[in-house]
Amino acid sequence: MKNLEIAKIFYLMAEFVEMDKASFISIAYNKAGRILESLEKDIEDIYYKGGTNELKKISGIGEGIARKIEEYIKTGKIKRYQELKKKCPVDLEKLTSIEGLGAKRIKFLYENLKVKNIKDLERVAQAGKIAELDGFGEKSEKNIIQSIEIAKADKGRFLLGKILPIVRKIIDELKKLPETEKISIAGSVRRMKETVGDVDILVASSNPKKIIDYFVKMKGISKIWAKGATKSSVRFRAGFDCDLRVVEKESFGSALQYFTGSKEHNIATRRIAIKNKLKLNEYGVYKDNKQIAGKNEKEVYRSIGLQYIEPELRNNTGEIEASFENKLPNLIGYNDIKGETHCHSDWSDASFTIEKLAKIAKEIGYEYLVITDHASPLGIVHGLDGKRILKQMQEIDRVNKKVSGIKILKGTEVDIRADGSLFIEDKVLSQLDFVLGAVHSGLKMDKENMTERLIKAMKNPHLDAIAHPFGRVIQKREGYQLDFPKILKIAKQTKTALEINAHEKRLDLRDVHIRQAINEGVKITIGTDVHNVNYFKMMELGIAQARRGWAEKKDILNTLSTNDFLKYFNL
Ligand code: DGT
Ligand code: CA
Ligand code: CA
Repeated sequence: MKNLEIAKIFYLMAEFVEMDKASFISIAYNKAGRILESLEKDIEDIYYKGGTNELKKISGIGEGIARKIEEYIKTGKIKRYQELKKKCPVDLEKLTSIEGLGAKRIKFLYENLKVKNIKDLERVAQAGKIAELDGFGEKSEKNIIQSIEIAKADKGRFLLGKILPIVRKIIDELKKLPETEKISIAGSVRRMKETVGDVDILVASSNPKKIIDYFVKMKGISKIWAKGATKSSVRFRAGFDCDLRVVEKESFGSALQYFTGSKEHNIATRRIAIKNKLKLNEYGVYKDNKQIAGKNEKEVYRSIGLQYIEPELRNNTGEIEASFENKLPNLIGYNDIKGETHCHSDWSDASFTIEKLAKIAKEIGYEYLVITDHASPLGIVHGLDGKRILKQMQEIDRVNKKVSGIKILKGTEVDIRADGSLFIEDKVLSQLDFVLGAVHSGLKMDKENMTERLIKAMKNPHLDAIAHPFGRVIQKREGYQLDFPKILKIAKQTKTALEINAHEKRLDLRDVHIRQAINEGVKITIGTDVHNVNYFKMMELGIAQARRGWAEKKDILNTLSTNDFLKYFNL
């Protein structure tokens, strides 16, 4: 399928166009990218069925975009893209991943310092040349250096959201072998860590040779690092490494416990075993050299005197002590969410109509869907003002009458201005079911001012929750500093919820923040920030994040039914 390939080119064209000025053309290119990305059918199939006319039947694709798609399918190139790239031949994809570098600044750096890629960027930043440029200064230079370091430190790690679907396919493939008696994901993927170093898979089989031989010949493998009798290590073309281990059925539970980690958790469990005069290793639990457990994981924990510990908690951050005292949390389950609380439509910067979104959410099985389009002065997100929000509310009423079996709630993702006031007037906000506030500009504020900014926003009685509270983007920016205990205190007082933004690149709040929030009795919503149909699936990542933060069902507001959810914010 070429869908993603072409989508990427449209996104890059949008950035190139923005180098000169933000315009409706860059908005159109971005939109085309999102449409292609979320298209379930193969764009080539659509094209070959009826040419550009067929392409234009896709909602949101017009003549100009259809021609470009045709050009790519026919020639493998888009001339306009090549022209744009020739004017400013930089590695735009990598450079835009650096915090603080948008299209305009990248062009400026290219023209003034010949920066074409990250290596050039690092060189000129270290030499202090960026600070001397107009409009940059020392602070920008420091930020750029920091951002390059973040990118480097995380180099070689992969987003969980990107890895999971691929790993599940590998598992399904291995499951087909009759010799596979049991199989499980292990390592950081099983613990649902935000980013993953390598993938670990564990198989139980009495015929390891068959499994290993099959594994190393699987589709998508680009390199075999090692192939032994019971283990193998390979590189997949997608870029990540994968370790496979085959054990006997009798040891599957203890091997799973060992290879799930984390290492810190393992060291602690082994110590407990020793205290109980037992030996715990990947083969089993032994008492005087006799195996007393090992076949399944629950039994392994029980045999050393512990309550079963969910993989997401295995970080040696108190889970062992809690397990001892039977005080482990009853974690929110992966099927507990009843509604999506963060969703954009074609009223702002996404591609689907409200009606289409309603149908998708209904199909997922949700009871409700909150439409939270941007309310913002930023042209690029095509933000709504108060007047358009009122109009959109009428459209939601219409859809609610038309589509049964799901309730569309009226919401907004309103910009929190630098002074903490909201971009939309109170008399409009007061008519909405759910007001999500977000910081989208002035991200470089210092800790004290940013904390005050959020506190002022939370004190607005109409604000219900704060979206992506720290503004972090994984592998790109750490997010701003907040006096979090203070934020929690006010959140509790004002009954403001904090969001876990479930987008694979955000996962903001982090696990430690979630734990602090629920300890203080602050409630949480999980939202995926829907911009196209693929986003809905990221709910799983948000739930995993909640679980890693020790959250129970009662802590997460969108596990409530429609009525209880509405009641919570309107009492
Ligand atoms: P990653 O791959 O960096 O995202 O993180 P993990 O946790 O998947 O680490 P990995 O792949 O190196 O090892 C998988 C598991 O194997 C790890 O979580 C715990 C276990 N393990 C690996 N090395 C050691 C070790 O030296 N001691 C102990 N106790 N366990 C280990
Ligand atoms: Ca691993
Ligand atoms: Ca590994």
